[in-house]
Amino acid sequence: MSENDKPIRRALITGITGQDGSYLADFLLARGYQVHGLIRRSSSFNTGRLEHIYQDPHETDPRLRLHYGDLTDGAGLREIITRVQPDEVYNLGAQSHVRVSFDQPVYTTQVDAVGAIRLLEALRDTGLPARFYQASSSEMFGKVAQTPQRETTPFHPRSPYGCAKLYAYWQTINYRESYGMFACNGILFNHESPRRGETFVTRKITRAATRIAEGLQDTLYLGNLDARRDWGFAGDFVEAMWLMLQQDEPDDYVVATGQSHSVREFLDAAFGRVGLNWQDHVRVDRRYYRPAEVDLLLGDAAKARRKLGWRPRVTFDDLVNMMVDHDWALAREERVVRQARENRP
Ligand code: NAP
Ligand code: F7E
Repeated sequence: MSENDKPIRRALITGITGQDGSYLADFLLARGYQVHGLIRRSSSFNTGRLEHIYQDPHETDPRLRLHYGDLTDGAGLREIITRVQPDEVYNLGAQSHVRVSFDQPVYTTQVDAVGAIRLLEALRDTGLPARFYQASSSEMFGKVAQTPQRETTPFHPRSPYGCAKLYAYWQTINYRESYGMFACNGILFNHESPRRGETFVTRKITRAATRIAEGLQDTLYLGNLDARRDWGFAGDFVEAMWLMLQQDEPDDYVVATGQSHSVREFLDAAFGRVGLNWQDHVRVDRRYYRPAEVDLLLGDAAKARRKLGWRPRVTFDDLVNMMVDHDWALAREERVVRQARENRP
């Protein structure tokens, strides 16, 4: 069979409108997949991160198709899977904010924990031999039992989010062991990008540093500056998700850079890029503290390197510069618009 005669592979992504979903859609489309995404009905547009694919409605890439659905609606998930007949399912949809999970613990559990089993059940019900990826998280290590953290490190989640993700992690393994499903967990450490949500600490910092540089704000309020994270680039990490589903056997993998930095170090790098001293602008606000904190995350991705041949390409400094440069362009545009408005007679 020639390359052209090969059937087009179909992927279904929950959370396609999020940071990772949009990078994964780019990645899979570039590899010739037909990509189907689950989107939630919203009163305003929530497809901004897909706009570069979706720019002109008349030129919409027919290989990208969006379906209304929600991880809280099992019947809807089953209907979409039956209609799409995916070869690969990536479960990236989640209430993904750790601090918010303390305010909405039951909802977070409904989406992140029960949502995953709804999707696994829908898949099992249809009997399709689709491969399944679960977006597991380094937050499951929480109060870490060893450093660096690897696949064998015991879990100790420290938030409703971490607990919900741990439930989904074990159900993914349970469905693999009970029903022989090709189901994998990617235990991903923090990964960021210019498409990162603006309330996560990295993007909050790069947005503020650049807006301060452009005279649009003066102060940035943050919580715990001592927390340390293993921050990588989302564009690198989605490749690892795909690689997991291309193996002969399903398995679970840590995906991380192997380097840890504090929030202070991120501040140094981001404010340094725009020629400012963060100490002049940052105030600590205890409202941003969490009832329980994850102090240190540092991943050992040796298994992913060895078995998947995966390696991160973007370094910490490259990542900070990429995010700052993107946000600086946004801040300049905002300043120009604001000045034009102020100068209007
Ligand atoms: P994100 O930007 O917050 O995106 C979350 C996605 O989930 C969005 O598309 C969101 O839709 C969707 N979603 C939320 N509630 C839903 C529901 N009830 N039903 C269906 N979809 C729903 O998150 P991300 O950073 O891309 O992360 C992707 C996944 O990896 C998440 O599961 C996250 O928990 C996990 N993870 C992330 C990291 C990280 O550092 N980024 C690390 C480890 C694991 P809307 O656009 O409509 O809100
Ligand atoms: O916080 C501290 C905060 O919200 C990082 C999610 O993608 O990665 C992410 O979870 C650290 C924490 O990410 C502020 O206390 C200080 O120690 O950017 P974050 P996270 O909690 O690590 C994991 C792997 C996921 O799976 C999650 O989905 O920064 N911090 N001041 C702050 N954090 C925020 N958000 N805002 C602050 O003002």
